[in-house]
Amino acid sequence: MQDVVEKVYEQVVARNRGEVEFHQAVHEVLESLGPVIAKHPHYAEGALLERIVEPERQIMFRVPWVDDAGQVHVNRGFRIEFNSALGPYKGGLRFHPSVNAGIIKFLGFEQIFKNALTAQGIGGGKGGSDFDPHGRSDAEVMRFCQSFMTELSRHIGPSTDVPAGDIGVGGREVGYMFGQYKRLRNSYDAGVLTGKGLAWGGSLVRTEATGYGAVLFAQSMLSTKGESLEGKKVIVSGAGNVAIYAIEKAQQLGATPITFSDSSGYVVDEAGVDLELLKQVKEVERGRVADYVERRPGARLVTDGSVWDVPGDVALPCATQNELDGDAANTLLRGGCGVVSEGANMPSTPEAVEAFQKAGILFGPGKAANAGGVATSALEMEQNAGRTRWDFATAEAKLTGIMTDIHDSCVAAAEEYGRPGDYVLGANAAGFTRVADVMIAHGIV
Ligand code: NDP
Ligand code: 2IT
Repeated sequence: MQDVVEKVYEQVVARNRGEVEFHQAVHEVLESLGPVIAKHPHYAEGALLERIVEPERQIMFRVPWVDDAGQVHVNRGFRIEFNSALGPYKGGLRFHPSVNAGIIKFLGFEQIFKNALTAQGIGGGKGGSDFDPHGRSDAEVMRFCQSFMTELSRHIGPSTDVPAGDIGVGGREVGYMFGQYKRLRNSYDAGVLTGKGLAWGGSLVRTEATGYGAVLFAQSMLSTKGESLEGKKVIVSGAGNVAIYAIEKAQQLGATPITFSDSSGYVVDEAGVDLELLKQVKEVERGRVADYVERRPGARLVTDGSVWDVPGDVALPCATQNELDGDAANTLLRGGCGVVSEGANMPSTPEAVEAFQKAGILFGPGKAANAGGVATSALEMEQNAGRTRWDFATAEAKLTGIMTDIHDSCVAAAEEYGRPGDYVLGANAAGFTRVADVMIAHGIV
């Protein structure tokens, strides 16, 4: 790392003690900026780097709620409004017991550069809570969402900050939160949240967008080598929103996804995943991956080891941060994997990224590869603002165009800074320069 960025990194570590995921995300971006600052030293002036690593605003609040048995629980809510140079803060809400300030900060920081790559005029933010929706009734989830939104509603708005889903937050939760926002404000601000239901301001393709986008990104990377996904065996982790629609698009493009996972284990289905059954188990029944295996002859559930032990041509990590470490990366490489496209945020550890890059395979980092979700959120905001609704084909064509543009921007930036084919450098450099140019134009704010 260059001296000038090293100093900024050390300040981040000192100021945000113990927030290891945030340190990791900042380190990865700053490391990429060496060649950018060497070529354009003005990006290190005016404390620009110091400003970009410090959130504009950090909100933390109490979320009390009552369970079905009448017991009172207290969770912690977060919204990190990281950077508004390019537009209103934009980014999802995560409900998972592991959520803490460092995790939300890492996600908010990534979101700045991801959103810049989409070129849709959106700033970066993230939020959530350490609430665990697993095993909670609809009524409990509703009461939690209402309490969470009672505080969050003071801070958001269609031109201010526009949350959406992430782990543990999907259409059901967005619905409960939108209902409470509307009631508190007495205002039908459709554009205050994205990922809404289709009958009340949601966009077609938003549900599919992140998974579809990650597969389209893999396809674009393969096309630089004159190859495609056709006939490739795909290893997918996760069994939520991103994983399900990554599997769907991979199948549409002629590939064969053979795995998925949740926190209870992973499933190998050598015949190819039965997508309708997976959707029934996960989206309709909110069940576990074991429920799939019970109804699918030939599929097996593995509860020890890792999904990355399964050999395949393409890996799509779609579960959570740091789910793929250096050992897993080397196992994947030995199994013949030549493409990794990150559907999740920061799923590969630094050791895994290093192994992939050393091996020279196609590696698409999350902030580029999974940007289709937030990009389609911006399309939802555009439709809300125009009080209009596009059909599926129109929205999907726009998503496809945006993913191609993101891919091409990464390729161009990697070439410009002397590391052709390095999508990590490409994504960080292209995202950073777009935000940095506008921060400079806006003065010291
Ligand atoms: P979901 O809640 O729909 O699904 C998450 C899946 O990952 C579940 O199968 C879950 O299993 C599994 N998972 C979560 N945490 C762990 C863990 N610690 N160990 C093992 N498995 C785990 O979330 P999404 O699909 O929306 O999100 C997945 C990833 O994609 C996240 O990194 C998210 O930040 C990222 N992302 C999401 C976008 C979106 O539009 N939704 C956009 C861009 C990125 P279990 O149910 O057992 O916990
Ligand atoms: O990580 C992400 O990009 C998301 N969870 C989606 C954010 C959004 O605002 O759609």
